[in-house]
Amino acid sequence: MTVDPTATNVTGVVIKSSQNRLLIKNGKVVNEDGMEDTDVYIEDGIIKQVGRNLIIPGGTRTIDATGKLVMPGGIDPHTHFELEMMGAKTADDFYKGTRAAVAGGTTTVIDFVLPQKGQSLLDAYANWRQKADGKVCCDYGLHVGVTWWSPSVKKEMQQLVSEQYGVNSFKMFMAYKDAWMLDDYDLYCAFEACAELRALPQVHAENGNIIARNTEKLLAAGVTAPVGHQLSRDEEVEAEAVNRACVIANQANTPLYIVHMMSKSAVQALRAARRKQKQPVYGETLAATVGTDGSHYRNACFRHAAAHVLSPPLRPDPSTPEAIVEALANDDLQLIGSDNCTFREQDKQLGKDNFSKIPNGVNGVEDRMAILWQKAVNTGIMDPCRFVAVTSSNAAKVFNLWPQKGRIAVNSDADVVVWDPRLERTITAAAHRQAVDFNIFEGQHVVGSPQYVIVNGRVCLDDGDLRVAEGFGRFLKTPANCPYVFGEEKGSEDEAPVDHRPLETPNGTVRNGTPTSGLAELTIVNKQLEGMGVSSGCSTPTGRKMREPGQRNLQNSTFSISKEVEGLDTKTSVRVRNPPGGKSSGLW
Ligand code: URQ
Ligand code: ZN
Ligand code: ZN
Repeated sequence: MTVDPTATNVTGVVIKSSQNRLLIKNGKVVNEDGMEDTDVYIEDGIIKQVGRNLIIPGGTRTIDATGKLVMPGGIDPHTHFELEMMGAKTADDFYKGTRAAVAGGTTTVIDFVLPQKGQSLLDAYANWRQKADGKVCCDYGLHVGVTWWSPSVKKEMQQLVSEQYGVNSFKMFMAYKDAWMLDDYDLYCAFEACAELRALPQVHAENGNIIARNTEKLLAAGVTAPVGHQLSRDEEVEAEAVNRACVIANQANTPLYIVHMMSKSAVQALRAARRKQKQPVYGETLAATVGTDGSHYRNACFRHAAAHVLSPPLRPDPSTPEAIVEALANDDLQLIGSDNCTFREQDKQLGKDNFSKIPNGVNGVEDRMAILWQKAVNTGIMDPCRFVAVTSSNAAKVFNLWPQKGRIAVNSDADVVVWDPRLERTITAAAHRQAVDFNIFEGQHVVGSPQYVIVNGRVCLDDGDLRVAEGFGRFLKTPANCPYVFGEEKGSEDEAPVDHRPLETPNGTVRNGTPTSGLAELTIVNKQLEGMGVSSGCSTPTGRKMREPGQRNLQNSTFSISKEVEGLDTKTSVRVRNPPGGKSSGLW
């Protein structure tokens, strides 16, 4: 994608060609698969050159990135801007939400179109485009919710994956009974539709029926406070749904993406499924999960406790945040989003007397990168390459934006973060850029934040000054049939198994889940980071990669109904497509 250097952008700002040229010098470029001391030259919104001693036109602006890391802009795969749910509307609209994203180092967001039950998916999509297109400060894509099921929904899914609409992922809910929840039959049908369209199904994995019954029981027992939200849906309620979603995906022979994974039990269920699924399963967690915990639901102040209500909830087990960071580091989880879905205090008050009426959602789009850096890189659990993988590159790969997004390389979009690993700040609602009046990370001191954020070649955070342009972002079409997700089978020898045995790291600490092949690279990474204020105790394998296009996780089950049917004597298994007298509605 290119930008005409003399063009007027949507905000009416004339972009002069000299402003379209930028050299980022003396930084350490970090990609998901390695780091290099090198310079980056940007022109017309595209990375044109990467290297040393570059020959560049006069008048080019230079940013000196000495001592800084130069990383691909973050991709937040999970936001809800301008969403109406549970009788309220989110505080962050597409302008304020994407402005906050950019302030925190995120240069692409993927939001969710969530139709009401019975509403046309195409109408809902059009509505989201209308809300977003003129407001976004960075590029954005859309997932679409399948919140009800019928043949017309399937037809609209088909239209949505076409080139005209550019959607390649659909979210289904196993919770929110009587609102967006699908039963298992409809979930299976929706997964099959995704498989046919080679689109990626996503699930909100919680058992909505158990939650509904537990809610009735808690309210009857007089539990109305926010802690009831947590009590109504404990870890096994999430883990059961993760397992069930994986089973249904396996039956439908489709890859699967599980959004907002919040507990150790859920990650365990995912880990078990990933070992046996025919198709890949991806797990996303949230900044909220690694940055705070479920103790807040017991805060006596309703405002405080309700501000932390999201689904699945934060967990009371205090070891959860670190375990989730470890899971991200060792590839049990692949992505971190924000699920930014912010409601003001007045809206959270809707559940003052009944926890089940508190609008669900928290902040995170602005602080996702800094929180993960603090909890994962500064603690030595993750190195900067893996940080780039889980905050940016993996989302680009899974949603088919790679390598246009998620990579510092020639011809990639110039979405770049100059990250200062020594920059210190304290997160507060008073200082954040989001519209919401509460911050779940309030008072947390973080070391490491963006100094410059470049969106499509435009410096939008300039040495700490936020200078976004409303409407500057573009809608990103995400083509279906993503090669990283749906690559052709090559054989079971394609993917080297991950060695989950503990590993002695160079600084003597022991970590889990590191392939032995990462050891040599770890030493290099540690050396490279010396003197940059970044912990050298990193243990994440830089050598670990997402499955490349064409590679498959063919570990176990090879069962498939269609294969079984093919193998049967067709005289005894009557597969009738268009029998005399009308079409059959089933297989047998
Ligand atoms: O379920 C979600 O993803 C949205 C609609 C609400 N946010 C939340 O509580 N996770
Ligand atoms: Zn959800
Ligand atoms: Zn969400």
